[in-house]
Amino acid sequence: MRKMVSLNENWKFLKNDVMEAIEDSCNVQKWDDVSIPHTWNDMDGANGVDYYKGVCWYRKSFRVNQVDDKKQMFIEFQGVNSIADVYLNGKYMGQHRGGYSTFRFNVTEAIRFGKENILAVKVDNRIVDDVYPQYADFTFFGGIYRDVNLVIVNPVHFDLTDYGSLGVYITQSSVSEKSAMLSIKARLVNSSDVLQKVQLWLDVYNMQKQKVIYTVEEITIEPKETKVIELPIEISSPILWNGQKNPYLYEVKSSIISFNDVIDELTIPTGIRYFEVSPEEGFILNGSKLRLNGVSRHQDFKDKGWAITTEEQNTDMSLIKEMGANSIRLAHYQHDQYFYDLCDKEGMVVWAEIPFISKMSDTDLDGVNAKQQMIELVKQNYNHPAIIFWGVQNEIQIVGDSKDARRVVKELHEIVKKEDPNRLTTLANVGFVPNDDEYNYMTDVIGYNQYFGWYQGNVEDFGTWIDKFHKKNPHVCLSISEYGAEGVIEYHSEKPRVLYTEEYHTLYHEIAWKVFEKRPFLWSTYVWNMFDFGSSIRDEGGVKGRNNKGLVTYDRKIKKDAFYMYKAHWSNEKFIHINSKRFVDRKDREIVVKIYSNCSEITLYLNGEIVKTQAAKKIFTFNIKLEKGLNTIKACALENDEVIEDIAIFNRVDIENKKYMPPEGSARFSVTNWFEIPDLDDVVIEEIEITDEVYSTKCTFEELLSNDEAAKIMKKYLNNFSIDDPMFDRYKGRTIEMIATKDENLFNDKFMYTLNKELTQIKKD
Ligand code: GCB
Repeated sequence: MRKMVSLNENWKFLKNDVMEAIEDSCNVQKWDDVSIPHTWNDMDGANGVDYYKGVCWYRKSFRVNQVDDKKQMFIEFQGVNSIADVYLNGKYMGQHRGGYSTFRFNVTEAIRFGKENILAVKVDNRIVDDVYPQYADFTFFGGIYRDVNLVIVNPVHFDLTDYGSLGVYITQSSVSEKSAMLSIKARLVNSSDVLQKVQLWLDVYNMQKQKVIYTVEEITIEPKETKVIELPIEISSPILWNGQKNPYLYEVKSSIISFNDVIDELTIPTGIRYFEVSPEEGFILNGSKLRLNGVSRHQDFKDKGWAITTEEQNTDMSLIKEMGANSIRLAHYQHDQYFYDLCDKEGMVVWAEIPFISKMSDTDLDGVNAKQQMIELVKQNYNHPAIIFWGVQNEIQIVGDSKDARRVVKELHEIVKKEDPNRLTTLANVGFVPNDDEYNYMTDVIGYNQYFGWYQGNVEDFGTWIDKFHKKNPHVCLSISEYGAEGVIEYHSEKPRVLYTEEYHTLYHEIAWKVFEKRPFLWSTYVWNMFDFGSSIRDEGGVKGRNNKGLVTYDRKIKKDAFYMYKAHWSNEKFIHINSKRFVDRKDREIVVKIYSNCSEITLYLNGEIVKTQAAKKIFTFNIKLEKGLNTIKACALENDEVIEDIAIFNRVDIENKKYMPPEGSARFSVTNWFEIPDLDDVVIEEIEITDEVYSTKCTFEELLSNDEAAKIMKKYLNNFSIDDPMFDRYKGRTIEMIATKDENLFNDKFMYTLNKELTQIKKD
């Protein structure tokens, strides 16, 4: 049988590049003691622009018993960001490029049996031109942040070198309630010098651990051969993996047997299901429509970065479950196997993806690394029933259009179809990709990241945009792959507008959800994001180094009000939540108390007096008049003889508490705040000719800001946004016309005319 020995403990770590690290004689006394999972950016990764990017070394010694000297030895890394060079006993084992996938090296030749072995790993988290991601709105935490194992196998074993996969692939076809065909492909390796005769047993167990069916095959493998065997198994009347309704998992046990010995064995959970997506009906699981109410997740945690354990992953899953989401977009890279396992068990429908995001490499125009990460993602996660969608790109258009990126996206789709013809490919376009762009026809289904009401326009614009798109593309299966707004729970407002307040964050989601709810043809919608996350390029509303669009805070301790808006719509667990509890000091006497709840009737009490009983759906509002000083607001419901309640305390004050106001100019990444619009009352609009030879509002920010004269004009109107901004890359590909909104009189005709009048005076070189 194979042995998995954890190598997580007792590492030495140095935040520096020293080549002697590979030598036995290297003195590591002054190095730090660490254990895996580890990152060197746990403290600096989400606090501001600067975090350590560079080369660091890890070293560990371990012993292997003499008895294992006929075995094959592999060192397995489940995630090292982003480039790892591995040495064992001074010998170079190889390099892995890409921070999210499992990789292994066969170290048999380098192992010293019965003696001390020195494993040295050089890890580099600098951005290099041919490893993805190149640029993104999240921190690239450096380190060996997922488990490391020594895998000891017999000379005949399931292949450990096929892109880090398990070496066993379970494909399902012709699935129905009556029967399902499983085709199990196993890669068997004979690393010995002699011919080997073995049996391959495939046993399928149900959830009660009873064997349902099996098959067996005699196999002869030549010396040094890798043999691919594919065996069919039919399961009659399968119990289907049916999302959260019934995440039923079978287990496929694959065993290589020789006489009386099991020489290798893998047990893989398998859910049997069929699905389709239709442009009109959306997602259909096992023949029934299933609305995918989704959230996105990044893998970092406050003060831990990506070096999280199963405990943090369980926390994430339980919060997602509590809210009632049934689908997760695991953005923007391959996540830990453990989390995909959780999704299988919890019946979450998953969109998995690679970090082919924001920016294509300038030198590797074939996307070699993107393709490698794609194949790793598919092969390593092939057997997870939860995964239905493979994402091939996210906003790769954001820094500007690129023919090469277009070609690579098409090729990625082809690669996935070849590796896994049974799932669907998808992508996430940046919001400004035109409705008739070929990006919309490259994959099986698509998504758009749309931020109406945050970066541009009004949240109500979602409806108009979705309907236009759907009309133009009646055959395209559309999802909203991202939508969201920043929510900083320090800030509050009675009359929310596009700012960081918790009330705007909440209102945004309320309106967006109303729009989506009425459009069942959307195959999914994914809130951006379930959790706040580290993003070194950001400085938002007084919070440096973070993206605050989460429904739950970075430390997972506080559920923002918007969390409960979704819970009211998606969950059956009865609750009442009074909003704006953190907005304690109130100047207004008459206020509206907003409550999210899935109870059918709610009674509100103010200072012990009943205000009203209301029956409503999910969102309840009560007008109340506050007394001076402290007021207690209690909301109650009776559901199945159980009293459910929530209490808020508001303090009526005479002078407005300024601490609730976001700092001046802090909402600069909401487009409405980029521009300072002068008084244009006297402007009279005349006709101007806009050609391709001159600058205009049709140009991108990059074009405008990299021409001196155009930049001068832009600077007159641009507030706080320049080419040196760490966020510049995210916006440089947009034209003013793309972001123009008539909201709050911004970008009105007079302003666009004024800009064009000045810009068209400048000829392009
Ligand atoms: C996006 C990106 C995501 C960002 C998000 C944002 O479209 O895909 O990585 O974090 O927008 O918050 O702006």
